[in-house]
Amino acid sequence: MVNKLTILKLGGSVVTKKSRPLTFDANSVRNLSNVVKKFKEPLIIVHGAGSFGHYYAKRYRISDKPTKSTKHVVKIRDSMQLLNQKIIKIFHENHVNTFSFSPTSMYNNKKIPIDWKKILKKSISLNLIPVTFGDVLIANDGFYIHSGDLIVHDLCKLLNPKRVIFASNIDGIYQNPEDVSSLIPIINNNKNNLKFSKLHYDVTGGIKTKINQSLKIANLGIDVQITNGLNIKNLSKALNGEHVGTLFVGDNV
Ligand code: IP8
Repeated sequence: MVNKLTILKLGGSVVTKKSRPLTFDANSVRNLSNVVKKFKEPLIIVHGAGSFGHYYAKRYRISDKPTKSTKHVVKIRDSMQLLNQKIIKIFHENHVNTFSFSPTSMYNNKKIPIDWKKILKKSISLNLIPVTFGDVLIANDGFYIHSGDLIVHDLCKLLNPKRVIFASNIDGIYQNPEDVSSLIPIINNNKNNLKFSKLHYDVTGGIKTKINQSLKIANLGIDVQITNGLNIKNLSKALNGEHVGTLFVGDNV
């Protein structure tokens, strides 16, 4: 059952309006819930922070480096709880049985303990869609930000899904984002045809992390697609295994 699993990452840019602090994108989430409703295979959703968590993380300069600044950490955490509740509420209004798992309870000192494999598999077998999200987590050396993209990679190691979809506000990876004809359709890890230095991205943490995690996941033998989550038709195609956007071919040599 779980080898039919798909993991869908909803980027912060498709669940919030990234340019406006603490602004939820209800329309987009409603559209996404319609796509998910039609998808009848086992699914886990991980969502990003967008203008909620990233807003406070930037304001208080909290990153993936450990911090003890609890006053700021609680702000980030509250904003992520709020965003998660807003997303779940829309899915439930649309009769999609999502079930939220707080990443702080899933992680133990930067790792997801093996017991979670059973819990997540059980939830899926009960027709639930587990949902978790990028958040501020606690480890032995303090609090740190753990991106949803990294959670996707951690879940892949735990559950070995058949496919991962990153739904972002871009159609895929471009050689040059100014040039729509430069979309890279296929990235084959082992042929090493992706040269970061040749990508004309104004490389934000976001896209760089996404590419790095996609390469790592493809190295586990799992196909990864990066597609535009604001283009509902394409997202639906990607979930159903059609090639849209950029495909990182899974190959574990
Ligand atoms: O948006 C970041 O998660 P991401 C988490 O998936 C926080 O990278 C709290 C900034």
